[in-house]
Amino acid sequence: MDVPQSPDRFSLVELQNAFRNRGMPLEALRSDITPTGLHYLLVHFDIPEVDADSWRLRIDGHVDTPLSLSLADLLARPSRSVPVTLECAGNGRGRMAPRAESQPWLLEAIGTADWTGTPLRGVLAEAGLRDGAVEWVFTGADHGMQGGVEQDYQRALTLAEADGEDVLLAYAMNGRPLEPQHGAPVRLLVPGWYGMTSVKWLTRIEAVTEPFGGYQQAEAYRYQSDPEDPGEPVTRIRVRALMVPPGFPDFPDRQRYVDAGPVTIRGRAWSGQAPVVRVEVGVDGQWCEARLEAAPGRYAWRAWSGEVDLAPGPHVLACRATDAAGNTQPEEVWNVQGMGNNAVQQVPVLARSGVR
Ligand SMILES: Nc1nc2c(c(=O)[nH]1)N[C@H]1C(S)=C(S)[C@@H](COP(=O)(O)O)O[C@H]1N2
Ligand SMILES: [Mo]
Repeated sequence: MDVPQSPDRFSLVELQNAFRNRGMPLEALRSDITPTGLHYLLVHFDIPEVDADSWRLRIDGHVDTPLSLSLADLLARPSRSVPVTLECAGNGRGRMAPRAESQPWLLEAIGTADWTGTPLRGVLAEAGLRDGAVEWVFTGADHGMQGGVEQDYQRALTLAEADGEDVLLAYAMNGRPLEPQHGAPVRLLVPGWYGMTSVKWLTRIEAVTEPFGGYQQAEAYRYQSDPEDPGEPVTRIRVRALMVPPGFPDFPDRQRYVDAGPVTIRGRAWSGQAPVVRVEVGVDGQWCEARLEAAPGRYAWRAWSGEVDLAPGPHVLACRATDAAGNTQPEEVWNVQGMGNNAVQQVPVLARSGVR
């Protein structure tokens, strides 16, 4: 499992995972809200069997009043809908060399859905924390083995992180009940954070008095410079812009063709750290400013477009976003687990004159 794979040949493990976990075809960057069937998907183990009628969410541990809530109980509580861009922390992993043998995303582990649920903070307040609690641990109904550790899928948030007004116990996606693969009947949804935080098939929320040391928190999702480095935890989504693939593609090699002359490049940009304030469009290493449109919400990507003029011949198009905290996209990212690779997207195209 730790053997770095060949940079140009995916392994059987990677192919198995790639077929289970779809990406968002990048042409879906045309719309603010990603249709559910085009949203990316990541499932570590198997989609668990959960019966919505008998399902209960337990809130217990270091609380005053342990709760056990049904779906009907959650539906009866105040509801809130928020458009949220979710991105897998492993997005871009397949472009790292050497790369971790895991889900081999290129750039498509993204999507923006309109999520509806009840604010987590209201439910947690009802349970009431006892003195000494430091974190909430969220457990999913799925079970498996990762890194030699048998586990339920679990992640934790500090009390402050869990208290955000838009952190939801989500039961609907794009106006419909959650589909099984997206965490039905209820998942956690933590806007601005990489996807691993948004625990699907949620069954339990436990208040704990020590920082949580479970596998998905302490071992996985770390920015490590070498395997011995404990690394820094992966948290919020790094700034990134992606473009709608310009022109048209070849099948199967995906080489893209555009007409020479003026071409409008458009796409979307997001950051979980601060609002996106700038996008640049690049042609063969020369950058110009793109126009930005309003984002559909505080945690959702924002549309941009830029004009370029292409002489006939091959070109490399690129886009680069910057957020209000001054974060911008680097040329290259590498770490052991293949996390947070927000390197500038580069799209080779062939511009043709006098065709069509
Ligand atoms: N219970 C559980 N929750 C989970 C996962 C999982 O495997 N099990 N995968 C996480 C990861 S890594 C990501 S990126 C998101 C993906 O959410 P989506 O499949 O709805 O796009 O779910 C997260 N929540
Ligand atoms: Mo992920």
